[in-house]
Amino acid sequence: MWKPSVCTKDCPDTCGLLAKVEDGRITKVKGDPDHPFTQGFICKKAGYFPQHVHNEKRILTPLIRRGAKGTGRFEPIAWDEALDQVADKIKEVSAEFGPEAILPYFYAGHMGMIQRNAGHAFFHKLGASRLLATICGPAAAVGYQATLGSGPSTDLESAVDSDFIIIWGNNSLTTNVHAWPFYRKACKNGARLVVIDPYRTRTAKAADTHLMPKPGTDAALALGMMQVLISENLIDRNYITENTVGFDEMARRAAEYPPEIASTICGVPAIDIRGLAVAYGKARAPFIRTGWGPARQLRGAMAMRTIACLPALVGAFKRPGAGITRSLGGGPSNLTRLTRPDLCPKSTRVVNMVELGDALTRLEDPPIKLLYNFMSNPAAVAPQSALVHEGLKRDDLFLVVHELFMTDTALFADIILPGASFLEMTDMYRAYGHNYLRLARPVIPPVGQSRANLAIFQQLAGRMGFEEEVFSLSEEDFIKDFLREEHPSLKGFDHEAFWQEKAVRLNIPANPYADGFNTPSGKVEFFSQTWLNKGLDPLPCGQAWRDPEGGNKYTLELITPPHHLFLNSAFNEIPEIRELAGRAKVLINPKDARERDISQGDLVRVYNGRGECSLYAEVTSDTQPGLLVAEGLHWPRLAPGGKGANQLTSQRLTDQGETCAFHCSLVEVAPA
Ligand SMILES: Nc1nc2c(c(=O)[nH]1)N[C@H]1C(S)=C(S)[C@@H](COP(=O)(O)OP(=O)(O)OC[C@H]3O[C@@H](n4cnc5c(=O)[nH]c(N)nc54)[C@H](O)[C@@H]3O)O[C@H]1N2
Ligand SMILES: Nc1nc2c(c(=O)[nH]1)N[C@H]1C(S)=C(S)[C@@H](COP(=O)(O)OP(=O)(O)OC[C@H]3O[C@@H](n4cnc5c(=O)[nH]c(N)nc54)[C@H](O)[C@@H]3O)O[C@H]1N2
Ligand SMILES: [Mo]
Repeated sequence: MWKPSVCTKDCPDTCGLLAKVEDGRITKVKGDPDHPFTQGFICKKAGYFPQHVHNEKRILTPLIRRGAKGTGRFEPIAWDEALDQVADKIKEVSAEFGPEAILPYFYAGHMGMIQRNAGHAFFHKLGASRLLATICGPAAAVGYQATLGSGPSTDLESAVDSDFIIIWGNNSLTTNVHAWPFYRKACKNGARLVVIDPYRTRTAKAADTHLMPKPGTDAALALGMMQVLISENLIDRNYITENTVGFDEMARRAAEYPPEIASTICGVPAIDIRGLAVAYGKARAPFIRTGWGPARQLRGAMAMRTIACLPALVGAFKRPGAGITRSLGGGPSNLTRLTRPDLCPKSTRVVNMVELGDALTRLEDPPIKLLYNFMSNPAAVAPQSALVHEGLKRDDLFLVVHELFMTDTALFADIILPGASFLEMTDMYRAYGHNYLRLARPVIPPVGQSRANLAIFQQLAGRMGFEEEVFSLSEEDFIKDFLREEHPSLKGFDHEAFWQEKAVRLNIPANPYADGFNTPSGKVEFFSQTWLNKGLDPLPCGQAWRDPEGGNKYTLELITPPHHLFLNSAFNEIPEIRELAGRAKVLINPKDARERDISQGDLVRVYNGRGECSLYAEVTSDTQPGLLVAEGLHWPRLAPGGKGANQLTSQRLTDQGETCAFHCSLVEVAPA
């Protein structure tokens, strides 16, 4: 029997799935052909979901630590005992150090709106430190917001009508593969596809043109384009007059970046910058898909803000098939009945999840004494792993890990609670790559003794004596409540189809910029008074910021973009996928390899002042001189020396959005 579901992974596509159930086991997963955006195909990874659910190594009972921290010696215990212990420890830590000594750590292992947010009410009620969950997207969001306002951007499906597509810092064939058919169709009708990425990704290889800027220099590249567009009069003056503010100031700034100057910063030849600008300016319907890459830089918000200026300059927002995309799937967001922000004592301490290493090793008043980790694997995904591991290893830290697998984080746990998989729970999914909302009910019951997030937090709440209704309502109660909100995106929403588990389109326009912008002026802001008020440069700026800890010692840039076969650190649990993914590699240009006596396949040591890891060298001109690329994330525990690429990344936050600059590290490399 085939049952419908939704892929839970943190990927823009949020696929419609069909899962085949035989004798209570999931034996096959395929794409749901009825999904309007994902259209019946799935990525290679999702085909392995049966091996995720029925994995030999899946944690099926609560476990308690029996050996020294991090040695992986655990014993099964009963649920009641495990929950009692966690509740007792919470009470003990609260009494001795105050509730802010407790920190929840979570991210996007599961993207369902209910389960993902199921812990908030519990931690608010405790008065625990609050987690600022900015590890991924906010720098990009804040950058767009300054120029175009908040909210969803142009629908990816619109790209089908474009004649000129720029994929800017996004490895679409790896991280957003369901947009590809729309790009392909446009290309069949004559569109040109340009990729802007520091290395030759799969997506770059499939493009008509690939420009290779240095990391962190997109604002200079975009300003170079603007200078050409303005000086060659390829701009839409009427559109600019009616729909933008600050054009004159911006034009003066752009004049400082003719392609010859921009080129010295971004490394793209001036002739290519000019060519790109002219093609963009002359296109009938130019479309830009920005990824998150340009924003995972110390000046990432500025980069996104600057790129986001381009469409308005050429009047793209009034033309079908044109526009710019970051995230989609806005719509109703009121989950307060579930998250209960009102329960959180005012002025409760906030801890940025990017700075976990510091939080666990340096924070005082009170120090973190209990970390409750769920839907995240910080020992692998958080920056500056050496500090994170030092913190997780602390004997005086009680670590609760709610997981399906023995991740690097779980290895350090005091208590592990077995999590149910997404195919075993009820949830509602919206996407950040399309505008459909979909319900998924359990395809099979929880495997072993595993439990869903909501159930676990409600059971813990019971032990703490919490009586608010949130601690007894069901998933469906919260979903019904959510769908009752009077929100324009729910206008005409097909509730019947939704409850039949069909993907239902939210009422979000394909071109949300047709009728104005959510900025303070209601217009595109080339000049941002908001940024000026914050003491920031109000105009686009092309000066790049590099890793300041590099000094003169570390001169190679390192980026750590997504791996085709993993999703962040997920899917490492599946042996077949690990086999396909092979060893953890670092791409290095032949010139850099030669200078360091590194040959193809050598085990090398990549290091900087923050840490080091061992990777296998892939000597290739797919990366530029001066740039190392480590696609990730392999589980550190399975890598040589037990160390992953996040040994090298920094906790330093981006210019705006307090995000991690994952692709902004200076390193050196040597034969191991
Ligand atoms: N297979 C797979 N799919 C995934 C993920 C995964 O790990 N694996 N991760 C998921 C998640 S959580 C997210 S947020 C999305 C992210 O999806 P993407 O936006 O595709 O990923 P990024 O890591 O942001 O990097 C995108 C590209 O930007 C490039 N890049 C790095 N620095 C710069 C720069 O300064 N300028 C420019 N122009 N490009 C730069 C990188 O080389 C990379 O190819 O993907 C999701 N999908
Ligand atoms: N170097 C480097 N580091 C990066 C990035 C990068 O590009 N480079 N990308 C960053 C980005 S974009 C992101 S979004 C973060 C992602 O960071 P995380 O969200 O921590 O990513 P995952 O590796 O997917 O870890 C999620 C864990 O949740 C578990 N899980 C899955 N479902 C459930 C569930 O229902 N309940 C519970 N309790 N657990 C569950 C999975 O088994 C998995 O171990 O990583 C960041 N880290
Ligand atoms: Mo992400």
